[in-house]
Parts: sequence; structure tokens; C-alpha cells
Amino acid sequence: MTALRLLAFAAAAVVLAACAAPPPPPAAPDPRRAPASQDERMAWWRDARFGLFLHWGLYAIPAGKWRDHDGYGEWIRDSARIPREVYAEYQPNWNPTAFDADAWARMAKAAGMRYVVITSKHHDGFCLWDSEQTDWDVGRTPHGRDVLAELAAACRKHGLAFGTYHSIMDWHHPDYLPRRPWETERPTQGADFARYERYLHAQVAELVQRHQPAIMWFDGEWESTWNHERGVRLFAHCRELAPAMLVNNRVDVHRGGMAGFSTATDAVGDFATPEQEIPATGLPGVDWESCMTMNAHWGWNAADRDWKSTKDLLRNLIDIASKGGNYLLNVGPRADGTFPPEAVERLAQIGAWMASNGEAIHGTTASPFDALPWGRCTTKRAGDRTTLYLHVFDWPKDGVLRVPGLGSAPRRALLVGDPGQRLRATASDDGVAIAVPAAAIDAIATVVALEVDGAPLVFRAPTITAESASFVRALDVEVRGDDPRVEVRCTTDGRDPEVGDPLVRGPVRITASCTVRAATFWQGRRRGPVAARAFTKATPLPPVKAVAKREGLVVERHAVDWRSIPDDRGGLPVTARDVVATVGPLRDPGERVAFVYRGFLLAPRDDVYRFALASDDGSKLWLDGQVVVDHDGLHGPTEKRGEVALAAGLHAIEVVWFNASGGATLDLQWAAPGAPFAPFDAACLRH
Ligand code: FHN
Repeated sequence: MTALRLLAFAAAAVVLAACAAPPPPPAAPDPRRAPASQDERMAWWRDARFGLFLHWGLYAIPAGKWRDHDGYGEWIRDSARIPREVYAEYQPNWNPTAFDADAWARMAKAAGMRYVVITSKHHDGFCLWDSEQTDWDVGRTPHGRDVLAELAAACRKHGLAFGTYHSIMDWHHPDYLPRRPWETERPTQGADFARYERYLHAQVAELVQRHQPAIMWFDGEWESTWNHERGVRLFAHCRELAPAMLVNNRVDVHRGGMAGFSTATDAVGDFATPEQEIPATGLPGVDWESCMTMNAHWGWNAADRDWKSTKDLLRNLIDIASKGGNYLLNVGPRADGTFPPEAVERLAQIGAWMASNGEAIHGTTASPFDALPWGRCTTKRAGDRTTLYLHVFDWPKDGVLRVPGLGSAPRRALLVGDPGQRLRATASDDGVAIAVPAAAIDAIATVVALEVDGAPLVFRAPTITAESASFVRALDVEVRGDDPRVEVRCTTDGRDPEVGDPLVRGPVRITASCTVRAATFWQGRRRGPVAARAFTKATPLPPVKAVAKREGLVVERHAVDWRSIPDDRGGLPVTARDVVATVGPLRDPGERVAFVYRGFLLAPRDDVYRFALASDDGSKLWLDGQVVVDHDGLHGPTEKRGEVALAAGLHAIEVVWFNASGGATLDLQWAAPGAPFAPFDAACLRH
């Protein structure tokens, strides 16, 4: 080869490599600089998509074992009922001689992670930095090194954003209340929660001033002493300390249990935090991050062999990114400061996949498809082109990858793991078909990049929504497509819509029971799936003949240790009886307790009424003996809804709520057609 051709070849290789090399990630901004908008604040985090969670502390020393049980984790102090002074004996034994922050940061980066969140303080109160606010920290240990300072420096060196997980709940600080339920000998006299709140704020300020975390990840917000007002104060303080620092929604009391999200309009926090789960359809319009363990424990447990496979972990990452979320994958380092070998192995294997396919995760947004039979899709818009990254879990046996419902013309298709191999893509009424090689590149997920012009045109089933599923006289039904480029037609006579059926131009009013069927039309033909939803014209429950002259409901308190509401509740010993104006927030109801509300609800007119029952733990609503909302079971503060048609007049109402332990919330609201949900007017509840 002549020197000139050699030079040309080398130059082409450099250009190709530069084209193939992903652009550098947007760095986390200086947390102290006020961003111009929430989008600017979130930009680096949305681009990141993938982070490392680290649960590390004194609890790594017992490694999950206490006396004859070895199933504990980071909650061992509480779960094993270890007295505060006994647990404190771990502090002089904290000596992770093998701790190497640089190695941790390198493993995270090699795995394709873009940020790290480490427990600055978990519920046991022990601090992984040398805090001026307390001696209950690493500063008073043989190791003495400031873990956070070293990890923050290593993260910066390797271009990772550094974040801290900080527990609001604190089992060590004398001013934190409530005590653990079993800590009956531990005095509460003199405990001053307001003073604890000042301590919490002082530590957060210390963390920000010393380590400039890009994320403040709060947790332990569910106990009765923490509330929305305190959450708003702490969130505001974080914003004042570091305007660009991200703060999760657990700073407030509206995370909605393990679902990590609530519709509370006054909730504060930059992103929702589903835990150990992936929201089925993501959380559209919300920044959210699923945090999950690699095995069954957050903190190190030597006996835990329940490691998720790399396949499961990678497909979680892809699934989450395809729904527009972030994946915060946890490692619980061992007491000596090393990662468990199983975690090291999984991070390396994830990193190998990310090295070839990271562009299909970083900087992507959610799939435009409702579902794909063979895998997932992530999306990346650049100028007037969109790349659809098709993550194929189940490789087609006939050599054709079908993308149903895609109306856009394919411009280019290639294998992300082998960009030199162009693929032939053709469009049809059913979508786009891509000829692919007989064998997948990667059995876990092989990614095909399909480029289309502009925003992808996807024929999704229209949405069919209404205020309720039943009605007494008439109901307005909203039928909507999600792309202004397509038409939507619908029927109410059971047929699938055809091109001759009326275009949907507003609410569809129905006056009889029927199924609304809707579909999208484009260029004169029906494209994509047909949506269908049934609505019922209901006969209102007749009013009961009762005399209920007094306002309010009778509530009976029972000392019971339920995990769910029993069908037979007769003969329960009554520990208190009262009359209350409504079924709503409780003042210190305690644990292992149930409340039963009975009386009558006065319906103002014949109509369908909707009910929203929010509780922690379980609850249930009956009207005239019919279950209207079943929100039974052990759960966090979440809400369920139901509806029933009632004739004007009195109807028997019964609400049962129980609290096993921990958080205790209850709130029942109702809504007539066209009205927002609201608590009951005093005159509506009678006994
Ligand atoms: O109680 C903690 C638990 O120990 C762990 O830290 C998880 C991780 O998000 N958060 C709480 C449980 O929701």
C-alpha cells in the first residue's frame, strides 16, 4: 500500500473512530451555581441513566449475622434489637484497610455508570465522614479516614458525579424520635426533635460545604415525626446551599411507599424513587430513578447468595431506560472495604455490554411504543433525525425484525455492536421490517439502531378516558391520539372504527352502556391497534331507611395485630369509642391498632360517586355492605380509588383501617361528577 493510501486509510480510521466514539457526557454542573431551569438542573442526570448506589457502614462488620440468625442487612441494629451501646462497640472495630475509593470509582465508570450515591449516614446514624456535629462517625475509628472525601475525589477524577444518601431517621441521636418500638428502656426524656432537625440541617450543610454532592438522596422519611413542612424546609435549605444539587422526593413525605411516587401537587423533590421495582409504564412527565439491589440486601450480608444474573440486571437497565428512568444499582461493600466478588463480576459484565452499546442507554429518552414483542426501545433525537435503539432480547428466527406500528420511513439501520454492517429496512402498513443476521451479537440484548426523519411516527392505540367507568344519566368520554399527524375515529356500537366513522373532535357523550372503540387513521387507512373501553349505565343503590340525626361517624379503636383486614370482625375488644367529623388524618394512633368507622353517608342526588382512600397500612370502604375500595394489606402511604352509583339519601358507610407498625396514615375523600376530590362536608356523615 502506498504511503499516501496508508495516510488516507489512517485518516479515515481516525474519522470513523471519532464518529463512533460517543460524545463526552454532560458533566454535573457546579452544584453551587443556580441553573437557569429545572431542565438545566436535571440535564446531566437525565443523560446519565445509570448510577451506583453504595450502602456501607458499621452494619458491614456483622455482615448480616447476629447470634443465630444471618439474614440481616443494614437494618441489623433494629431487626436484631441490638441496644445502642452494644451496637456502638462496632465503632472501634471499623477498620476497612482495603478501602480503595479509586478502585470503586473505576469499577463504576467501567460499568457505564455516570454517578455514585453513597450512604453518608444510614438509619443507624453512623457517619462516613468526620463530622463536626458528632463523634458517631469514622473520625473516631482506627481507620479514621474520611470515606466521603476520598470517594468524592475519586469520582471527580474519573468524571463521575458524587452523591450522598442521608437518612432522616436516626436510631442513635438522642433527640431523634420515635425510638424503635422495642427500645422501651431507652429514655425519651429531654429528646427534642426540633434540635434533631437542626442537627440534620447542620450535617447536610457540612456535606455540601465539604463534598459538594451533585445529589442529596434522602431516605427514612416515613416516621410520624417527619412531615411535609419539615421536608419543605430541608428541601429549601438544600436549594439555598447548592441550587444545582438534585434532591430526591424522599426529602418530603410524598414518595408513595415503594412505588416512589405520589400525585401530591405540593410534594417537593427533583425525582421520584421507586424502590426494588420498575413502574410498569414508567412515570411519564416525571423524572424518576429505580433503586435496586444486586442480591437481596442493601447492606453487606455474607450469607446472601441470591444474586441477580447479569442478564436480569442489564435487562432492568434497558427496561428502565426504555421507560425514561434512571437505574441506581446497589453494591453493599464488605467490612474490609472491598466489593463482593459477585458484584465485581456483574459490574464488569455490564460494563462489557455498555462498552459496545452505551450509546443506546446514555442520553436516551423513553420508547415511543407501548410495547414491543421482542424487547425494548430507547430513543435519541439529534437535529432532524431520530435514532430508535431496538434492544432485541428475543432474536427473530426468520431473520426479520418487525417493528409494529412504526409509520416513519426507515433512513438507515445498523447493528450498534457492529456498525459496519448495514441492515436493509423496509416499510409497510404493518410497520418497518429489518433484515437481520441469523445470529444475535449478544444473547442478553443485541441493539439495532434504526434512523428515521424527524419525530418517529408511531401508531399507538388512542387513549380512552372518562371521570368514571359508570354513570347514571350520561358520561363524556375523552378519546385522544398522541400524535397530531394522525386522525382518530371511534364507534360505540361494538364495531372496530372504519374510515367512514366520525372523526373524534372532542368529548364523546354516551347515554347507554356501551364499549367505546377507537383507532388511528393515516393517509385514509386504519393504522395500529384498536383501543376499547366499556362504560356502564348504573342503577343507583336505593337509600336506606334510617334515622341519623347527629353529624359524624362513630369510630371504635381496637388493639389488634393484623396483616390484613379479617372478614369476621365481630366481638373485637373496643379500646376506645368516639364520634369523628370525618375519616381522615389521625393523631398518633399507635401501632398494632385498627379503627372501624360506621354511620351513614348522605348522597345529595342520584349519581355515581368516586372515593379516594389513602392509607398506611391497610384500609377498606363499604357502602350499603358493598366493597367500594379495597386498599387492604401492609403498605406504605398509598391511595386506591373506587366508585358506586347512589340514589339521593342515606347510605350505610363502614371504613376499616389498621396499622401494623411504622407509618400510620388515613384519608378518605370523595367526588361527585365534575367535582374535585375533597373531604366530606360535616353534614354528609351522620349517625
Ligand atoms: O430503609 C431503607 C433501606 O435500608 C434502604 O436504604 C432502601 C434503599 O432505598 N431505602 C429504605 C427502605 O425504603
